[in-house]
Amino acid sequence: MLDLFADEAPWQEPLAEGAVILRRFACADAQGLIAQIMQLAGQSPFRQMVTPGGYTMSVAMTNCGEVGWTTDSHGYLYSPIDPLTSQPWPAMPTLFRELSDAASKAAGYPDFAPDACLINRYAPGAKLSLHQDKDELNLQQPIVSVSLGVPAVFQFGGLKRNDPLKRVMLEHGDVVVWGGASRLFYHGILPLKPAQHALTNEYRYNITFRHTR
Ligand SMILES: O=C(O)CCC(=O)C(=O)O
Ligand SMILES: [Mn+2]
Repeated sequence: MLDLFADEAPWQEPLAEGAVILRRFACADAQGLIAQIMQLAGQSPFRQMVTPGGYTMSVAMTNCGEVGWTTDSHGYLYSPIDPLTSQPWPAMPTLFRELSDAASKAAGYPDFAPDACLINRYAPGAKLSLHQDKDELNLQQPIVSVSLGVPAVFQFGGLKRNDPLKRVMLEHGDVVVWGGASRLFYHGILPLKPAQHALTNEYRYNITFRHTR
């Protein structure tokens, strides 16, 4: 069927002070990004991490870049070594870096230089509970978050866990950038509804770029 929206230009939606949704920004790169994710996962496989409290996360994760986000019995940390393979995480692909550069510039953060990239894979029912991204030492730099595949509901609140939440549907190709006043805002993903996407089947993938040091 002819898709009248296939070449739709991206547009921006403000989310909060310092935060913006770049709708469909990554659509043109999506096929390449998915291919790269598969290749990265061949080196550092997706795994369901266990929190320090002993809870197995429903989201499967892997990383690329100089350091990767992981868990151990003491807490959350950025490590240069993948604890599953005992090897360094795979390097960040050029396509990833270029997308992060373009998105951070479009969102008003021209100096963003990520050293870490967390890749999340959501199967039907997987969720990410409300949390702050606060394991990074440099909070002047934003978070750049790319959504691919099956849509999901993103919750975005405030500095306190019980602040009111906005709920927005994140669809294939959407990029959310948050920094400045909203850098430490609570956020999460509601349980993924079963659906199929032509590029990702039943999965949603999310790539977050971070500057950790
Ligand atoms: O999957 C998402 O859209 C959000 C991911 C996230 O918040 C994280 O990885 O810290
Ligand atoms: Mn987060």
